[in-house]
Amino acid sequence: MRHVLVSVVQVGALLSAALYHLDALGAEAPSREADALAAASTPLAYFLRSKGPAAQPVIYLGWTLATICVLVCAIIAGMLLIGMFRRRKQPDARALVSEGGLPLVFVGSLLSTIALFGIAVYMLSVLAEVADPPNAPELTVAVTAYDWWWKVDYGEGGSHFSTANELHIPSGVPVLVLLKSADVIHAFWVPDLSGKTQTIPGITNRQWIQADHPGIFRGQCTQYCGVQHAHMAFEVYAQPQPDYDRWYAAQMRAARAPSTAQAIRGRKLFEERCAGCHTVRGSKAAGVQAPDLTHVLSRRLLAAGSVINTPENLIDWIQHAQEIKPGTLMPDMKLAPAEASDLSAYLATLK
Ligand code: HEC
Ligand SMILES: [Cu+2]
Repeated sequence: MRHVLVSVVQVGALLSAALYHLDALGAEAPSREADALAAASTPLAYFLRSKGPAAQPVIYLGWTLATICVLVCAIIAGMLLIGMFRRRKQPDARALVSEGGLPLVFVGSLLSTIALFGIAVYMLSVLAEVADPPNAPELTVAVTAYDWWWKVDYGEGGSHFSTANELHIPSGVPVLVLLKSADVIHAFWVPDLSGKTQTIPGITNRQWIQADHPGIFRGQCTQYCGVQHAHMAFEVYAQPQPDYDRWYAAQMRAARAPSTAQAIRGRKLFEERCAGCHTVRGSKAAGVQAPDLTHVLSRRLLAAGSVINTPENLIDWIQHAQEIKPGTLMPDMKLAPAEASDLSAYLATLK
């Protein structure tokens, strides 16, 4: 009786927790939390939909496996119940042989073997199906995972530029993503567009993605990589080719020199305090350990999906990075109020 009571209480607690979370999703999200907003649209629901050919076979596989597992559980539970209601009065170890039940054991084992073998073949065929794109990728992008953000490199040599936590692709065509790591093992995952692929130091892995239609698709690091692993998100922007080309051309450009006195003071401050880690092309800042900020204003989110990119959040992040993303490799930057507004004025030019 006590067990039943305890279970009832546990189920009740679970239900109320679930209701609380459902409720929180519908409620007004706290302004700073980009995650809360994203959660409302279930961006990681890889079971519900796919938006490209590299993810489609994986969805079918998931549903098939889930169906088989549910069926197996239901059949076993049913047989257990039958066994319970039809059990003999006296246990008799020989009954299995003497009453002819043994063949059923062989039939059961054979069925399980066939099922498991079938599943293995199906899984391997899905792996083969998603290994290569249907036609040769027109675009190759290099993505490097850092603790706890993503660097994205486009082009080579003179036409190279780098951005962070945003992967722009033309819609409707396969894109090859070369995956590297700067520190530990991470994993690249855009549930709507493809399965998971690890990024391993010293190795370049390959994953192709294709978005059938324009849209924004959330990605997430999916291999535990340290304290801020959960805040290591990114977004894939699939755009019609002309929009993509416009974005590309804009990102290629170096930053314009600031024109107001305040913004010029801001750039000086940036070159003194931030350039050890960050780059702004067109200025003296050329650090390589942190996101390239040449066009930071063009990004929707900051710090790998931690906050929405607004002028307030931007300066808030710079001064309180350790509060917003504890343990992140960017220190809290101590700025006097005048310095903060100079810096804001400069950052506002990095469109
Ligand atoms: C010690 C190195 C270091 C210094 C100094 C530093 N940063 Fe950072 N910064 C980082 C790292 C690392 C990240 C990535 C943090 C993350 O997402 O976890 C980052 C992220 C950012 C971002 C978010 C970029 C994006 O695309 O999401 C901004 C904006 C930023 N820094 C601005 C500044 C400014 C302005 C200064 C100087 C006042 C500064 N940083 C100084 C290392 C540094
Ligand atoms: Cu990671």
